[in-house]
Amino acid sequence: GNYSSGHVCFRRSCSGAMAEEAKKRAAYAAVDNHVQDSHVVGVGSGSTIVYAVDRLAERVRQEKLKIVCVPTSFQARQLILKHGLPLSDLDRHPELDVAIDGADEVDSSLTLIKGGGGCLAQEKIVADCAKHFIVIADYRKDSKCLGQQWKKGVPIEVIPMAYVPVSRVITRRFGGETVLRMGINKAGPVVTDNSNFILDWKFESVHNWKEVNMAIKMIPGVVETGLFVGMAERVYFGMQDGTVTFR
Ligand code: ABF
Repeated sequence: GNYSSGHVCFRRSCSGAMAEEAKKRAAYAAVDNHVQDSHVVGVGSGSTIVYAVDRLAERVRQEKLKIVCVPTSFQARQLILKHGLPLSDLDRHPELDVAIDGADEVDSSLTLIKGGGGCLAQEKIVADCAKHFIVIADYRKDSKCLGQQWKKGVPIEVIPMAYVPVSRVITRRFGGETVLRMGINKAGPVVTDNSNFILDWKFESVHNWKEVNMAIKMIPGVVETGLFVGMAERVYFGMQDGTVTFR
C-alpha cells in the first residue's frame, strides 16, 4: 500500500477514494463556475455527474437558485427527481444555457469518447442544444490521443436490425473490430433508452476523428457515435493531488 495523510491505505481503495474525490472536485468546479440563477441545465449521465447534481441541489437550497434540469438519460432523470430538482425537457427548453456531462476519454484537442454508459445519443443531442458544453472527469480520462487510456473503443448506437451490416462497413473501412455490447448477465444485447443496440468499435490506429465521425454517422443504421468532436468548450479534471485543472 502507500501512505497518504498519515494513514495506511491499500493501493486499490486509495486510488478508488482518490478518483471519487477527484470526480467530486471537478463536478463542483464546473457547477460553481458555469451555473447561474434562472439557468436551463443539461444533466449528463455516469458517476461523475452525480456529484454535480449533489452540488446543484446544495446551491438550490443554499442560494435559492432557480434552475430547470434537462436529463440525458433515464439515469439522469432519476437523479434529477431524487434531488427534487425541477425537471424539464427539450420540448419546453430546446435551448439550454449549459450542459454538464462526463466522458470516458479526452484527447489533446478536447475530442471526447463518450457512451461508456450507453447514453451517448441523448447526451450528444443535449450537449448540442447548450450554449456551453462543460465536461467533468477525473485524471484517468485525461489523454493525449484517444485509445491511450480508454480501451473499450468508441460506442456506436445502431438500429438493431442493422448491427451486422454496420459492423462490416466499419471494420472494412476503418479496421479494428466491433463488438455488440451485451448485458451484464450476457443474456442479450444492451438496449439503449432509445431501444437501440450499441456496437463498441475497438479501433487500432489514430484517426482524423472529425472525418471518421462524419463517415460513420452516414452509414445507414447508425444512430449516433460516441465521438464528440469540437463540442466541449471546457473540460475540468480532478487531479490525484486534490486540485482541479481545466483545458
Ligand atoms: C457519461 O458517463 C458517458 O458519456 C460516459 O461514458 C460516462 C462517464 O462516466 P463516469 O463519469 O462514471 O466516468 O457521461
